[in-house]
Amino acid sequence: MAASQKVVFLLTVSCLLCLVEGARGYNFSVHVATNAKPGTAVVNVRNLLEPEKPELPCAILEGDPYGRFYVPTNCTVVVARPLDWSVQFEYLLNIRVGQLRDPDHLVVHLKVKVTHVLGYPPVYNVTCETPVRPYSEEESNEFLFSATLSVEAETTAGDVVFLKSTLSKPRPMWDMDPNDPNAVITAGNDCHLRVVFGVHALSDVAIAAELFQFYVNEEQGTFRVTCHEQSETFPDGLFELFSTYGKYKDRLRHLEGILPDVMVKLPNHPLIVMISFVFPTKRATRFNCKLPSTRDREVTMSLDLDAVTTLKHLETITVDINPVGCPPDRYGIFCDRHCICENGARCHGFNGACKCTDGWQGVACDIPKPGVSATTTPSDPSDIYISANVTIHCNVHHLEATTLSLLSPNGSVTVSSAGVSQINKTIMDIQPKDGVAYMCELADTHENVFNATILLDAGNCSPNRKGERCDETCECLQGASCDRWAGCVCPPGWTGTRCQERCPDGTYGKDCGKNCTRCLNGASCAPSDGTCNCTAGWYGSDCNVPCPTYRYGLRCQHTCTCRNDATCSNVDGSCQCVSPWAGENCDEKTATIPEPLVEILVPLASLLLLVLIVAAILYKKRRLFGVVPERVEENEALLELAQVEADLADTVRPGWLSRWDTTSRHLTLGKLIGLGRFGQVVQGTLHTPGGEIISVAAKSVRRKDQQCYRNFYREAAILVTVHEDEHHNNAHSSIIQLLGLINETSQKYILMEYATKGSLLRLLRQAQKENGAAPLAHGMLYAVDIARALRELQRLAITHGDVAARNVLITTDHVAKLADFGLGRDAYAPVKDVDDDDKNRENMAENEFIPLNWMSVEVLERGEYTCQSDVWSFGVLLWEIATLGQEPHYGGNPHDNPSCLRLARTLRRGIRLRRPPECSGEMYDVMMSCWHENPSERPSPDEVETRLLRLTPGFEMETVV
Ligand code: ACK
Repeated sequence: MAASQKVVFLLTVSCLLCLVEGARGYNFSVHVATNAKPGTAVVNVRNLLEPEKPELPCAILEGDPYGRFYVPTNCTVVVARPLDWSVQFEYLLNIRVGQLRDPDHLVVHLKVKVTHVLGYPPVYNVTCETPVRPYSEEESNEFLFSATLSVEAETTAGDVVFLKSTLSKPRPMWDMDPNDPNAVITAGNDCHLRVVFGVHALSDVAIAAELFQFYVNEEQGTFRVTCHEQSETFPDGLFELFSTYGKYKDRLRHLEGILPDVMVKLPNHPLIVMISFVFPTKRATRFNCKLPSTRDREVTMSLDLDAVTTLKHLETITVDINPVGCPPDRYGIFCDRHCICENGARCHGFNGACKCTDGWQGVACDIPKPGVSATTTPSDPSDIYISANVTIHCNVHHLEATTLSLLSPNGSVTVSSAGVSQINKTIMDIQPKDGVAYMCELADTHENVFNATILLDAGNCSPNRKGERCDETCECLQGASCDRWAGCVCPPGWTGTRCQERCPDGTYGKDCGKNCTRCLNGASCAPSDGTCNCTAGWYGSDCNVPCPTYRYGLRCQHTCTCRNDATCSNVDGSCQCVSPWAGENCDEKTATIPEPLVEILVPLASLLLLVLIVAAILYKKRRLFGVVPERVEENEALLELAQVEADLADTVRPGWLSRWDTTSRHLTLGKLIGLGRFGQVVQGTLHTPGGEIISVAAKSVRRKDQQCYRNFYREAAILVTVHEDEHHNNAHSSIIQLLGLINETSQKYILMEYATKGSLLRLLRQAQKENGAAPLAHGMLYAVDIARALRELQRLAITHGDVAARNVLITTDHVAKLADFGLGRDAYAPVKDVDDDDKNRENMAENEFIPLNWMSVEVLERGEYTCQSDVWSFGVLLWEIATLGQEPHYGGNPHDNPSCLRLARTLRRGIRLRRPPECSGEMYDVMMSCWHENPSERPSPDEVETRLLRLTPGFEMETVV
């Protein structure tokens, strides 16, 4: 309302400037935009004349034969029907002011100039004409098109996932509030669709921010994914992410160049997405998208509405777009806009442009177009074929005819009598020679002559017929069409005279004309569009990516069963064992050397040693000359050891690795008890030099890659550092005891004391099962033990990085000991009854996770691990004890794995784990103090220990005894 008043005001001002007093009345001139909506006020005629004629009624006398304007009682000229600059750009309205019977009435001559607006009226572009969807009772969930997103990706758990999701239209997500728009959509006359929207939901902002941060192309200032269509009929589609912050804001100017409305409509969004592509309308079209090539980044992506999957690497992204169309009277990508087309005109589903029937014109096809038209029945040229009967129609539109005639190509003329507005002439058994022009001619009562021509091309045979005389049949299969000369015109992927055969191997597409060279590793090519069907062990759009470690087979859906560092074939899962292991799964040990033989072999071994020393010297020399060592991964990790030593320089003493060296001959391995991302733990027995046999837990690398080795050596170095410290006392320490290291080429183990009661997490969950909510016996004492372990680490300036109940082990004497000093983010899971149930082990990879919910806010945001961040995790450990081993989570779906940034934001908002029902206020206070946002405000391990001791009656006495 306010807007239209403004229009009136502005136009009024412009009118007063062009007031000219004429001989019989007043002349005024106004402008109105061609896209002014019906109901728009143009000018108030009474106001123009004020103060002379205040209360007089007004009426349009002439100048508007097609009713584009009307004048209500207040004398305002209002747009009544859509204007169209291209049809009429000026109206000369004569408006009477005053009663007809009043001899003093005035006539105002109002010139209304229609001004052109760029891009209006919309053009009916047949290249992107969409199908018309039939009406249905229920509101359809489809857009004007259906879009299906398919993703092949490797998850952080090492699985390959093939995800498919069809974009649908759930309300209210796509509701467009005109006052608060979430999106700017333009459907250009060039069939280009652009949808720009501000990222709205908080969770989406977090994901988009992560994508932007990791993948932003600094040169372009945006994160951009281009999607290529294989036949190259369509230009590349684009998915682009813009930031409204900092230096990236400049990039928005480029966006405003394309969509000027953007910053007006979406000013408050930190991130703006633009999806743009040329609309494919005839058939389903596939776009293959490419992520910008950068480093491998872990990105949390919400691929469907219910689940959040953490993906490590996106291999392929394809988008299939299939035109669906809107119901007949709707248009737009949401099919939510009403068509204005009249008089049988067809409405363009894409931009609402009207395709007028004969005799009509204007943006809504509601302005008569006087003249004559020539049409046929049947109307579709493909239905006009040799020997068919065709009727030609001449029709007069909005005129009075004096003569109407039809001129045939053979010179014959059919003439109607005066006043008749139609001629229909049927031609029987039409032959190819009839493929010429017929003309309708009209002379009207003003002696104007109009004509229209139609070409009849009867070059085709009737359906399913072909040949010179149309006497052969086609009998095409696969819905192929039958051409008079070419016979069956097969769809892509098919060949043969009747399209009865698939394209031969190695070819695909229309007429099998394309070669399938892209698909690798024995993959075949889909005959229709060349999509690669990968063989077992491979994935990716070209089938060039092998399944990740521990996965094999078709679509990488099988889990490897190889043990003991064996290499698993990505194709068939067969295991390549390392010595001394053998068997299908490399879990059978080859025969050990009998004792007497050892004695015989000792001199031989010395000889061998000598050879090895010489070899080592030669090897070192070769390295000097730049020969690449064979075991690259291990060697690189060993080089990093120097760094580990440097990091721990204050505490670790050179030569630490060899000081703890134990030979594998003294170790007998038992069953597998734990699997992590980087390592695995096996129970075993160690024969000490003193003749003692002790139970050990032997930890080795899970794979022979750099990350596993780094993890392994870091843990070894830390344990050595702890154990070589002069204040360390195994008898009183709460850190798992190191018993030795095996550092041989084929076998590497960290040997630790075997904690008979297993992990604290297991004990907690077992207690919960057996005794319900009753607190765990010794629970508080275990907490005190771990606070002491943290104290010890603090003294040595070592951070643990993953203090959690799963990493605390309980000894026979009920002492809790902190274990797992790897990279801090390796989560171990127990393996139950390994020998009985192989499936358990297969599932291990799926159970692995990044323990975000134990991490402090600064770790989540910046990866800043400190003694204080360990204290935060310790607070979570206290919570685990109080809840008897529940999984900590901060609201929402407990199975959702939030992203780092999202979780950090939750924590910054002050949200913390809730107080467990059985937990005392004082105990919860301790936890909350550990979760102080500011690390320096968290208690030291020493303070935590003291506070816990105060909450544990009788504890001090017990420890003194
Ligand atoms: O609860 P559990 O039986 O005890 O299952 C876990 C699993 O490995 C993953 O950490 C077990 N585990 C790890 N190290 C040791 C160890 N030194 N002594 C006994 N069990 C261990 C742990």
